[in-house]
Amino acid sequence: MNLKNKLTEQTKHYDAVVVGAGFSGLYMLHRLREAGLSVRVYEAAKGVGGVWYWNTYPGARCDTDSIYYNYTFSEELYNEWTWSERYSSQPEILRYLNYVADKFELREDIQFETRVSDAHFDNSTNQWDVNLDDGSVVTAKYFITGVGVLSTMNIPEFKGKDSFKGEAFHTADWPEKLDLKGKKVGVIGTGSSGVQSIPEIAKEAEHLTIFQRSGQFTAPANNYAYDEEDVKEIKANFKAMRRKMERTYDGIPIDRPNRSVLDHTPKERNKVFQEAWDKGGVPYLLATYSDLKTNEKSNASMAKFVSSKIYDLVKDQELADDLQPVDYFGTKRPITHIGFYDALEQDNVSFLNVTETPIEEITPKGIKTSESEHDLDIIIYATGFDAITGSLFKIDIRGKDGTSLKEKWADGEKTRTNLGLTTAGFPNMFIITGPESPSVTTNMPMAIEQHVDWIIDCINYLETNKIAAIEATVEAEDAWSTAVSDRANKTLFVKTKSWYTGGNIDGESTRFPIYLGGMPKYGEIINNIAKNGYEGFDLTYQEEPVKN
Ligand code: FAD
Ligand code: N01
Repeated sequence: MNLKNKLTEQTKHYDAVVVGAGFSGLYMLHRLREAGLSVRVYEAAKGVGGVWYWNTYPGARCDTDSIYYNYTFSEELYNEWTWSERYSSQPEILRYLNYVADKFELREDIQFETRVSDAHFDNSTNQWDVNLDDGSVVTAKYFITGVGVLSTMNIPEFKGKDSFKGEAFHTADWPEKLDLKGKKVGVIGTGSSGVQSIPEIAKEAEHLTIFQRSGQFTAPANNYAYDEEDVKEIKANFKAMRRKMERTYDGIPIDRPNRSVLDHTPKERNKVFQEAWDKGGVPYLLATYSDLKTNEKSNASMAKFVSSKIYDLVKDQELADDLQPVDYFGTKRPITHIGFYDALEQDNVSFLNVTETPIEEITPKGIKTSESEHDLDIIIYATGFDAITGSLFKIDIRGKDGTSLKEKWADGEKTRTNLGLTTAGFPNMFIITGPESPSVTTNMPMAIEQHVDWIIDCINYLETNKIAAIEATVEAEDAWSTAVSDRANKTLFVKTKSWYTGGNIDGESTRFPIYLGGMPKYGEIINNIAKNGYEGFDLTYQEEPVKN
């Protein structure tokens, strides 16, 4: 589609168009408005919240401590909002994001129930022509995506999928009024969404059958209600906490000793692992040693510890065999559990290891594995997401030569960015939490603030210096992508098929498109590039600067 032909004198122009109104889009809008730019945010949902708008399945909650899993750009906001528990539930996080939208009066610049379908860069005007699913077109100097890394559902193409006569849906598309009472329910998948929802589904359904492909590493949540006095103290120490978050590898301000598992005797290791296990939450296990993701032996030691915990958690040891995690600890995003293992042993719950007896097809009546047929009223796909690039690829994004982003990044091997924020051939486009940034391995609101702050500094620089367009050079992009891969190739991440690599869907990709140097190092790199007048970028001036 040639969007240029759709432009008329009435076509609305904005300085910036932002896609998405989750953590990313909301903060981006706030900063762009502060900078005095005209902005329009387009959001497919009826409200703000992103992930927390869509994922309404029972049991949905964050697994990063709530006191860190929020914005920290405003101390006033931080002081005004009080989380009720350590891992807040989806309704509470959604209320928080609505509160943010109201506090900063963001809604007036957001158009809900509107999907961006195409965005094409026009060389002649140095602007983006943006097509919306209501058929209208707008133009903008800057095109900024906050589309989310886990916002495009993955429902595997099982044979006969559409023949099922009952109700079938994905966890991120939970029906508003759903009564599970008296129903025979099947859940496919035991990632974070499955593990969180299964105990709640098991409480309601007449019978629940779980179809698990791979055993997963988990940690107990140790969730609790926050104590009023503790919260007061945390708020009083906001500045120090924020500084520590900035200086910590993943934006979660817990201490991470720089030591190898192998520096300790097995007894000492188990003590360290046990202390972290008792605290609850995956980040605490990951923080125990610095070589868990690089050293096979170190990783195996943690894997053995978690594996033994699973044998302790379930009485039925054959079930425990089936639940044993595969791959390495931490190379798939590990899972925090609340009541998962207890639910598996309820009388109304059956568990199937579909690695041994694969799902062959979905039938009109239910799910058929290679061994048995299961009559169901409801099938729930807890099968994850087309992660990182899925939502970007749903938009027809075309750069300066008409090249499509999807074609440029045709497979995981070809995903190339400069700094995870921009990509060559796509001037004035910025990607929040893009591939090759550290975002998905961090406390994401923190990563989002880091990205948005860099983008706004860049835009301020362009506006002040009368620069019409900024574009990553191919050389800088190649250097960044190579550095990202070189780092990743030294880790165990590349040996695992996960949603990080796209291997959860195609079963093949192993390139790990995430910067693993951590948030402080990443911040230093991107800020130095800004300080040096955007090295690695071509700048097109509106008027040639006067040279002395
Ligand atoms: P999203 O929240 O995904 O928002 C993107 C928005 O863009 C969506 O509302 C979508 O509708 C909209 N959109 C996409 N494409 C278009 C389009 N073409 N047109 C219009 N609108 C569009 N991270 C953590 O760090 N800690 C956690 O505890 C944690 N828990 C999570 C729990 C769940 C259930 C999930 C799914 C993810 C979790 N995450 C967690 C990761 C989460 O993705 C981020 O923390 C964060 O919410 C991402 O915010 P975002 O604004 O970048 O993206
Ligand atoms: O998705 P997943 P998710 N046949 O990809 C299985 C965040 N999040 O929605 O492991 C059979 O992890 C698949 O099996 P396998 C968090 O970042 C956070 O659960 O690929 N099974 C797996 O069991 C998380 O990592 C929270 O072998 C199939 C499951 O489906 C990310 O979102 C809560 C299959 C998918 O697991 C994604 O989590 C929810 C097939 N063809 C989400 N295809 C918190 O706790 C897939 N599976 C904060």
